[in-house]
Amino acid sequence: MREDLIQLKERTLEALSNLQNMDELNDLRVKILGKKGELTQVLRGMAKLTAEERPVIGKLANEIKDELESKFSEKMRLIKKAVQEQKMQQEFIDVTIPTKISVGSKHPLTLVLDEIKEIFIGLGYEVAEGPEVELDYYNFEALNTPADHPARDVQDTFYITEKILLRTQTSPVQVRTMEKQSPPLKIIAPGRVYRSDSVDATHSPMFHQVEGLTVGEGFTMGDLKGTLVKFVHEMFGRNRKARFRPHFFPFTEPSAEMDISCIACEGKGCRVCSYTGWLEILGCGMVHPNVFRNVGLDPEKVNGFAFGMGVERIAMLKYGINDMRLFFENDLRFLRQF
Ligand code: 2NM
Repeated sequence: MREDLIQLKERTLEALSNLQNMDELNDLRVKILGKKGELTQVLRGMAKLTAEERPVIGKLANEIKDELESKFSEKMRLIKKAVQEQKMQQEFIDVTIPTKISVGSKHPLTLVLDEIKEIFIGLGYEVAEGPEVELDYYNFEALNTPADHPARDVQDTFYITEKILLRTQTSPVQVRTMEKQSPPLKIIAPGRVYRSDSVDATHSPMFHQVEGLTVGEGFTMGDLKGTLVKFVHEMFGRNRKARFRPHFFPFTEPSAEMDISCIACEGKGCRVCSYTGWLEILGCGMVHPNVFRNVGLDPEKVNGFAFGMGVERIAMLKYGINDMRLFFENDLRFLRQF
């Protein structure tokens, strides 16, 4: 019996040292120390022992049981530790690795539009907005451009119905504002406009405009020039030269186009400015008396000046971009440069 006990202990310790996980450990514990386990089985045989043998074997059996139990506990602790360590390895996170947070940036058109707005807000203008789907009346008729007028190129306009169209300019916003608010008035109207143009490096069927309008009493072309030269200096730098050339718009009289000295060659003449030294940046003029009449203002009492510019064109000149399509393709390699 003594031999059986010692042998059981040796076998158990051997098995214990070979097992790898909690399931195997629990199985072995039940097999040896459980109610119907091998140790219990051996102890049943104690009944057959003599009175002298019983306490000796009983003591040995208890010692072996205690020893095995403490070895099981020890093994359990080791397995738990190994499992924990494996888990730590697998779930290891190096919190010191720098995380790459990609922050978005503003679209170049938004940057330029924001800048244009800030400049005119600084000059006392307010921002006005209006619908992109517009009545023919506000887009053309009220702006002194009747149906048979040569400046109204039907081919260029997206008509929705006979009387409804996509605005080709933002001036209808100014007409709507003049109908609602009485002078003095200083507003800019930024926004999308639509023209039935084929896409190329300088044309897009949708682009952005900022138009400005000042209405009050006694304004002159001098006020118009002063305002726009100030804008050019803020937008393109103090060294930028400006000039005005006579032009025609149905809604202004007199009308002009404004040029700035070429940004690429400083006016010497190069490919960018077609060897003229100048770049056209906007149209402007004194508001036509008929426009005032159409909104119920008396052109004998009020006057004012207006101007309009293409935001894409300004952005192309400011950033040296040679193709308008880049603004609308959303190529991140382009957008990330701003
Ligand atoms: C331009 C050029 C010249 C303009 C005129 C008006 C209004 F509503 F007051 F009549 N708004 N904008 C205007 C004048 C626009 O864009 C090239």
